[in-house]
Amino acid sequence: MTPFEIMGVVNVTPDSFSDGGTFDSDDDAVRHARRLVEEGAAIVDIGGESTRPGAAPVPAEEERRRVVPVVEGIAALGLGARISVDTMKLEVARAAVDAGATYVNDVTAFRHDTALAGFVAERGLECCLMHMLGEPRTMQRDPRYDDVVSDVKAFLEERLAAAVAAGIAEERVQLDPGIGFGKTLEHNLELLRRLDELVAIGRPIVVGTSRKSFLGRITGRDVTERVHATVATSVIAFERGARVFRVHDVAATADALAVTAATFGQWRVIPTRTTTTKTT
Ligand code: HH2
Repeated sequence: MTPFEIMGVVNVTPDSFSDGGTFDSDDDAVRHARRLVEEGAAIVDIGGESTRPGAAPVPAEEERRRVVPVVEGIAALGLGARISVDTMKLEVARAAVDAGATYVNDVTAFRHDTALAGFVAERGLECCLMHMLGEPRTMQRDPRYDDVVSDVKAFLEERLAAAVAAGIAEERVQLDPGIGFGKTLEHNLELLRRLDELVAIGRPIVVGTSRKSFLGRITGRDVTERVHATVATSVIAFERGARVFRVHDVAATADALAVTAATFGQWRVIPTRTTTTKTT
């Protein structure tokens, strides 16, 4: 594995907290995915259901209708990046995989739909298992832990064991502390500070801080103005041992992590870019 991988976010939802309703059409979403890959994303994560605090669940049929054409469109481009589907539902994952996805990003870590684990095993897919306390509708109401890092670690170890018991090869599993999912500002910062304790589990750690509200609480910035804050957390997380970074702003993250990796002796030559990022 390269020193880091960027998972670029493509939300095809009307209501995601930072990029809901961004795309006018499926083609628009596909074009955005291509741009994220050009900017350095190794994985593109396609989501059709918002999991922001307070979000209402989306019926499987509707989620499938949102996600599948976009996965198909990206697969047809043959970009070389892996396609991830951000879903907790077997039915949606199956349709996305049939359309070209090879990675299942489940924020419930196979607790919502236990059959999803068997499907991932059977099809030899990669997966990300994430920690969440409670459910999106209520998770930010006074979350409490004995010790947030130890609790999240025990949960991830248990879900990894469950995935392996379902037949998923351990090397196909990535783990995610679930920044912002049933966590206070201090819980999020503690998880970033002590991420090395989760790295010790032995699987690649995925971190998703992108534009999240705890960054707004620290900086006072609106959701579209949290790129710099997001980059700071990605650099910190890399230094603590995280390897996969789920972000909306790929170009900024790619440059920051390239410099961080070079500094820590994991230099990787990045080919000369054919695209430029507009700053105006
Ligand atoms: N965060 C979000 C959604 N999916 N998956 C993983 N593995 N890790 C995360 O931190 C994570 C995730 C929430 O962010 P976003 O997709 O931008 O918003 P929304 O859920 O409102 O669509």
